[in-house]
Amino acid sequence: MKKVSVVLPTYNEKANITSTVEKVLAQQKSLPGWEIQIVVADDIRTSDGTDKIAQQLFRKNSKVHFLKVEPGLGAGLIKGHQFALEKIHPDVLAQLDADGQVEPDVLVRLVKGIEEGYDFVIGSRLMEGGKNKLTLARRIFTLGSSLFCRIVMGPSDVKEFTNSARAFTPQIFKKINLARLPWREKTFIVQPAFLHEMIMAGAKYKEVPLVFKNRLEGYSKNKVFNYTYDVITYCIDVRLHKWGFNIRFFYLTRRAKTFVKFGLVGFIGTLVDFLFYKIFIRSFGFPPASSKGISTEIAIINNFILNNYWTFRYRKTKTNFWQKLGIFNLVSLGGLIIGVLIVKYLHLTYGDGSVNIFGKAIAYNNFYFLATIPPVMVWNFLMNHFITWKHQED
Ligand SMILES: Nc1nc2c(ncn2[C@@H]2O[C@H](COP(=O)(O)OP(=O)(O)O)[C@@H](O)[C@H]2O)c(=O)[nH]1
Ligand SMILES: [Mg+2]
Repeated sequence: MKKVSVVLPTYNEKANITSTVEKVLAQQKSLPGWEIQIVVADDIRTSDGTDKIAQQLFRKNSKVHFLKVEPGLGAGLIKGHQFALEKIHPDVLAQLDADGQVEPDVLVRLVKGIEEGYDFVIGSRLMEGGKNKLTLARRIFTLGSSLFCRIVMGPSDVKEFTNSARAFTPQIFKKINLARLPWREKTFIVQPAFLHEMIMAGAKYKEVPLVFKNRLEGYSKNKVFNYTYDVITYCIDVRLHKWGFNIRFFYLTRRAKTFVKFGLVGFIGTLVDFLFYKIFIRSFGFPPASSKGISTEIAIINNFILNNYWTFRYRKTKTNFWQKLGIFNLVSLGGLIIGVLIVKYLHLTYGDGSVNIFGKAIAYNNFYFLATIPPVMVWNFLMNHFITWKHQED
């Protein structure tokens, strides 16, 4: 009998784990000559008792194994496979979600793909016969991120990069560059990154159709904004390396995520400022200076709320909401003064000229405005990082 080990990563899946294990083991009847063994790789942060249930399954059934793993999907999958190699010695390594969203019959197609001589078989919602039954927003994410991966990272003939249903040979798994794969990062980026590393290791690959359903029980741990950010920066990282630029773009931008979010909020704030500036002039007949005063305060409040509940949400502060709003206003006032001083200095130095760009005269004052953005943003970020949302452990 040949053996296939199936890693099921879990993080708070008490309502799903038993039925998923049963359904996966039931695929045995469609895989004559194969024995299915399961590795439940449970996140140490699990708090709903999934581990107790998995341990009971392990005691009752010798085909079920159980291990606790460090936080993150990548750790669950990679540690799960390493455990399988050591304890089960399988002919094929496979992995599926534990939450029942993936129709388990894909396992049969995955294993048959390996039997046909492929090293790496990829479950795909985006090929003929595959289905993605998630919400519209999630379907757009699947399509968009896979398209981005195809174009920027490659390989361009793979249709789906962003789910976990896959099978591969132990030989090819041992060849991949684990040091380069960001499997310890707490993000789902391991899905496209692992696929790419398999290709880099020289895997002969193909896709097989997969049906992905909505979740019935439990909740998704997929943070779609973060995942999109990681997909974009990881693909750019790979592309830069292929072009010979050895910059650790993915890790750098991951560490700088708070700064990037802050910049995005600043950008939205500028649009809000401009929008209200126009509304007060056009609809209420306010003079421009008064309009600017009100629109800027609205933008400040807008930015404060976005930063408080998004950019710096993870920070524990000793100050309350209103104190932080007050400090934020003072910091913004500081930014305003810096901006005015920079424009004043540039105006005194360079005056009122203009430059010709593609036949259009662009006034110097536009550049004075642009020149204020980086220093004001750095000022605002540092002040808010070190004062407004200063992280305080109890
Ligand atoms: N060990 C481990 N498993 C995880 C982690 N995040 C998600 N999973 C599991 O990976 C599978 C897919 O995750 P899920 O939250 O359903 O993401 P979605 O299907 O993209 O919405 C599920 O079986 C989860 O329990 C994690 O951080 N650690
Ligand atoms: Mg899921």
